[in-house]
Amino acid sequence: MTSKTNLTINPQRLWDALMETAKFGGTPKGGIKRLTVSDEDKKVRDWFKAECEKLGCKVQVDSVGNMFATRPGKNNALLPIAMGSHLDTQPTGGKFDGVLGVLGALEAMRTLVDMGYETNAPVMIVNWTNEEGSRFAPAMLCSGVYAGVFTPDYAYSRADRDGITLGDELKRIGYLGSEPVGSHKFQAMFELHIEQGPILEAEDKMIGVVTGVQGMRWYEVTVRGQESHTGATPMGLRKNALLASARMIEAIHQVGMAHLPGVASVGLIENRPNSRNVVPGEVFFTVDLRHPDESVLDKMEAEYRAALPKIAAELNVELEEKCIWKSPAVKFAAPLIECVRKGAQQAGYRMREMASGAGHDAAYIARVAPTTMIFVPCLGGISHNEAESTTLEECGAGSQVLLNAVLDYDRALA
Ligand code: HGY
Ligand code: MN
Ligand code: MN
Repeated sequence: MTSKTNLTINPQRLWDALMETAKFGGTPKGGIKRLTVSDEDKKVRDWFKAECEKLGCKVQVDSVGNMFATRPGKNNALLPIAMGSHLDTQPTGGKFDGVLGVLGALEAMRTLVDMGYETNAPVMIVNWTNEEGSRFAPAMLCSGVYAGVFTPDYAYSRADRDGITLGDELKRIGYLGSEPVGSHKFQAMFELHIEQGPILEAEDKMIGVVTGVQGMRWYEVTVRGQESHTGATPMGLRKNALLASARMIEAIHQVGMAHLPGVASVGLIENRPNSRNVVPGEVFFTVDLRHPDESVLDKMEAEYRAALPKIAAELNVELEEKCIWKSPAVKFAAPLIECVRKGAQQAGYRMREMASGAGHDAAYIARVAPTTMIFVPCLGGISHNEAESTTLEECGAGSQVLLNAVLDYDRALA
């Protein structure tokens, strides 16, 4: 067994794995639609399990479908060092969001095996169920169960817009594991991810040394007016749920503009009955507020909640609103951040410290184990879009720094 400290990953092999798995849910525009615990998700999970077992890893599945692939080390009394992210995607997702973190970890593991390198502690790859929260809200759901934020039953009960539940789907695809959530312990987690924003590319930096994740809150709004005839109902007598929603969506946008670098978005909207000649009677939409500072996020929430009832009263419609998810701002573990910094230096990459605008499983895992993240650039900062793109070199750089950081952390355990 060699114990070289500068093991080199194989970027082409990583790229090939990314392209091979992109076919599970691949879309004509070159993206991926691999909604969590769908048939496509099952295919990539089965692929991932088989590849890890080929490396001699033990693959376990917990009761909300989180997958843990562990390679033994010299001292298996030590808790594993984990590398984790997610394999589920947005409906119009790209090839790299989440996937790079899991396959970049697989490439690091393949390199350890190829080189016969024996780590002190076991090394683990984790695939977290339902990071996106697109099909089943909220996001980061099953890393949240692992961190004790949600119960397994809450996760099982989450239904998609067709009324299908996460629990039913986990059972249907055969990933309702028998092992309790939280029983697969690890002593640290590193998550590799594309930045999903424009900063690294704009500054021509290869590595983001991530220090934390901003606070996030999700809400659900239902506006109820009255369906009526678009031809026979005078403008002044309407209870137009869609008009009210449009003004509310503008007000929400203004809350974001008033608290930069905070963000405020409406992403999902359902208009009923959605008929050309019926004044809309009911509209459902979702709200996503984020800011690095929780006290500012409180202000944004207060302003948003003051604006909507006023608009509802002006237009004589009913308003129902509730917060369905709060993920507070998170700071990552300084010792792990230092491992990433050293790992980037060792590989000779330009880097910069930054916080994450997007949510990640690491945000919840940081509650139960020292955690940090590594970013690489993506083209134009575009993500949650089928055009999401990175290069073989950038993916390789991320996986190399991930391996370097894990080995730096591991050497300190000797
Ligand atoms: O919403 C998020 O930030 C993550 O992509 N799920
Ligand atoms: Mn992601
Ligand atoms: Mn995402």
